[in-house]
Amino acid sequence: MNIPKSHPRFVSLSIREKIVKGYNDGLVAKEGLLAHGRGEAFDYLVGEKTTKVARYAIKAAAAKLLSAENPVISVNGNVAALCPKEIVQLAKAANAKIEVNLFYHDESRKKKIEKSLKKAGAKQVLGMNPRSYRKIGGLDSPRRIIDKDGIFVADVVLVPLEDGDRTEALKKMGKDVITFDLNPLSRTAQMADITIVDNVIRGMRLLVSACKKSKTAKNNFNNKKSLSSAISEIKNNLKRRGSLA
Ligand code: PTJ
Repeated sequence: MNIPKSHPRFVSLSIREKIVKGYNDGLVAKEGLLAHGRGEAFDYLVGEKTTKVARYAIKAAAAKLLSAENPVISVNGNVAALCPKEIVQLAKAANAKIEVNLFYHDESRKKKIEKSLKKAGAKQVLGMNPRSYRKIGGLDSPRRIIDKDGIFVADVVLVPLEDGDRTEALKKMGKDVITFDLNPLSRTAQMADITIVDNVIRGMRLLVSACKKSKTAKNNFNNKKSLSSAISEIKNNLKRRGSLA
């Protein structure tokens, strides 16, 4: 649908159209539409803008990626539909590898995601060759399948819009985990080293810019404090709108 620019919710509805297009093009799982709806609800609560807390987390994430020896960006269907160009730009800026990793395993969807990433400029997309598959121990979901040249050997992994226990498993493997998650209460948000509580569509652009500025200085980031500030920002936002006494 062509959303009129004058519509008060133009931006949010346009992002929704991107996800629907991604679904129609075979990139997004049916369940990805539901996940997007949950994200929309939290985006509404954070005020549909990148907060100060998220900006601080983005700086920390850029520093972490730039100081990594072997950073990898894990791509699922939703992320591939929402920001393929930014994924490729981030991979270049941070010298990171790109790996497709799906929760709702589907070989044909994987190939379509690979194709769309290559169309966006990616030279190499990992996670595609069964001979390179390795397993994350103690994890039963299809996300346990990782590439021997990618996530398996990575020291820092960016896992945007993740669904739970893989972050914990990656931590057990000794990796640093960065995530984008609009829900500061999610298991992934709580388990990651750096959680960027922002819509990936806004935050990924800022992360690319931060990496291009090549700032590796540490900013004393503390994820627990950052998440509790994100929750306070949601509360303040609700107060400002008069929905909370
Ligand atoms: O493509 P696949 O098979 O790998 O599946 C991808 C999805 C996203 C369907 C899968 O990972 C999943 O089911 O995720 P969950 O458990 O719904 O978790 C997704 C998290 O991302 C939730 O906490 C949402 O609030 C959050 N989220 C959704 N959309 C966005 C978001 N966070 C940031 N930006 C968004 N646009």
